[in-house]
Amino acid sequence: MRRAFITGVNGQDGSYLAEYLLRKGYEVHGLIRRTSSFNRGRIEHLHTYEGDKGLILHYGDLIDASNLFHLLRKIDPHEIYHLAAQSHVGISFETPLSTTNIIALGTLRLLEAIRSLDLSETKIYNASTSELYGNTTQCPQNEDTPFMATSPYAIAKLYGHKICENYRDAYEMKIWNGIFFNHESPRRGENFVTRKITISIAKMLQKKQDKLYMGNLDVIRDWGYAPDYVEAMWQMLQTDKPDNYVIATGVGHSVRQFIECAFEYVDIPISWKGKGINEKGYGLLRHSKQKKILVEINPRYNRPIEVNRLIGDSTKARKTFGWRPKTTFKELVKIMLEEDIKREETTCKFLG
Ligand code: NAP
Ligand code: F7E
Repeated sequence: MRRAFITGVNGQDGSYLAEYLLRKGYEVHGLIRRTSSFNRGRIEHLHTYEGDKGLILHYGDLIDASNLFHLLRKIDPHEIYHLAAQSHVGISFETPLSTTNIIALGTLRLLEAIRSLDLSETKIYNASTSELYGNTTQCPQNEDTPFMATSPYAIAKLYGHKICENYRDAYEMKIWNGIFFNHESPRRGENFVTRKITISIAKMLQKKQDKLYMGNLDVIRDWGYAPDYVEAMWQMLQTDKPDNYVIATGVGHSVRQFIECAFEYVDIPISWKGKGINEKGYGLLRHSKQKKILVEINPRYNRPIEVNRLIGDSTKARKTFGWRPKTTFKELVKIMLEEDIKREETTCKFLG
């Protein structure tokens, strides 16, 4: 039986990847942090105890090198999927030191543990990111596009990306960097823009929220569906040569378009009035008699530096291991909204 070790297993991607690998018959081990309240909602259905079939959880932390060393010695995995990170770009401006410690040094600690244990046959996936491209003028971005990282998060990830390449070259370690563009799902963290929008709409329909407060509406992202993307992590590790791969849909949409598409799905067309921080989105909720302001700008959601447009070209992944996205932008919006609407309706029912 093949053994996999996932850091960040209770995050969005970790949970889908654990499901995917368990379906493939892997013995799956995951790293979780000790927290004062349990935050295993995304993996509760997979968890079991050592010896049973299912996900085996281990306490640990990327800031604890000896913990990583001892766990890897015990598990001796065939594949390591390194997904753990402080993954919010905006928050990285507020917590640059811990973000850098977790992402940059955390990746190095993991690589050092693997090297010290001489796990030379272990294949390693590193979660790199489209944020490395920053405000590049080249569009779409591929594996040869120069990096222009512009946030503490992106700069820490750039270190992670580069140290993985360095260990690959210097010690012939089998490391793949997946340069993933934004990917979303109903399990997306609630303060990322897509999920914030779908949750807010679901709450508005239940009269539990009046408005959606947003930052920059005109940035463009290439949004895909997370379960499609975790498949690419596994697929690249099955190729012969460690390398870097861009994973993206190739289609860009603005935050504004995401909002419009999501409201349209619940039959609420949005019309915009005003400019800059005074811009407002108007629409008619089912329980209202007249159009109301449903979207407003709050500058607190703006970042000190914004990345304006990221659109990826994943031709290399398609040609090398046949990966292509299965889910369209409209389908993604529908999947996320339906799940959040269902959740809000159920909560309301229980509240009476
Ligand atoms: P996520 O939902 O934020 O999950 C991050 C995971 O990392 C969580 O399990 C978190 O655990 C864990 N973690 C954070 N700090 C840790 C530490 N010090 N030690 C151990 N674990 C720690 O992120 P995601 O969306 O699944 O993304 C997975 C990875 O891909 C991340 O590295 C992210 O930066 C990268 N990425 C994501 C995207 C995207 O669009 N989703 C695109 C490109 C790259 P807690 O629950 O305890 O915080
Ligand atoms: O922002 C803008 C915001 O926080 C998307 C992470 O998974 O993908 C993710 O990073 C855009 C940004 O994701 C709000 O300024 C406007 O331009 O959903 P996000 P992100 O920053 O693109 C990359 C690839 C990763 O690697 C990261 O780990 O939307 N935006 N208004 C807003 N963003 C948020 N969060 N909230 C707003 O109100």
